[in-house]
Amino acid sequence: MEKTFLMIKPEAVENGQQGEIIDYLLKNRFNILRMKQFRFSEDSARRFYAMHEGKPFFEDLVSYITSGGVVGLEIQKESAVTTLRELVGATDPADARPGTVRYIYGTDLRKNAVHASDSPESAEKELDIVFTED
Ligand code: FUP
Repeated sequence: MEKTFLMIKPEAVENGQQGEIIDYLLKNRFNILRMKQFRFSEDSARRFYAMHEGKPFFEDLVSYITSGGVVGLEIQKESAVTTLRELVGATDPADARPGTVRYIYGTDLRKNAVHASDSPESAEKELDIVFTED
């Protein structure tokens, strides 16, 4: 079975939506292997989002993700990466299909409730940063 990484972002944690989002994962038959509430250091956040370094939104993204607590989850299911990306929905909640996590819980392009890995390789890298560093 494939593993992937989901992260509940600061505004969803502040809004107390962790439980509902975790319930959504369980109802969609993901197994939770590891789960951790933490706050990113600036250094780890920069490494986590290294693929976006140099883009116009990078500094704001780092400020946002370090602004509060997040919850990281290692989860498992058949075709976990693509299944989770479909359930999470488009990056901008305004474009997300009804019923997706970002449609339900997202606020705007930056405050889009969750992060989901885009490939098994990204998942491995992100899990490593979250579960071994912070
Ligand atoms: P996604 O894979 O859907 O999480 O989206 P991206 O990897 O393209 O973007 C990562 C994060 O950068 C998004 F969650 C939100 C943020 N972002 C912006 O703030 N502005 C943009 O124009 C694009 C992305």
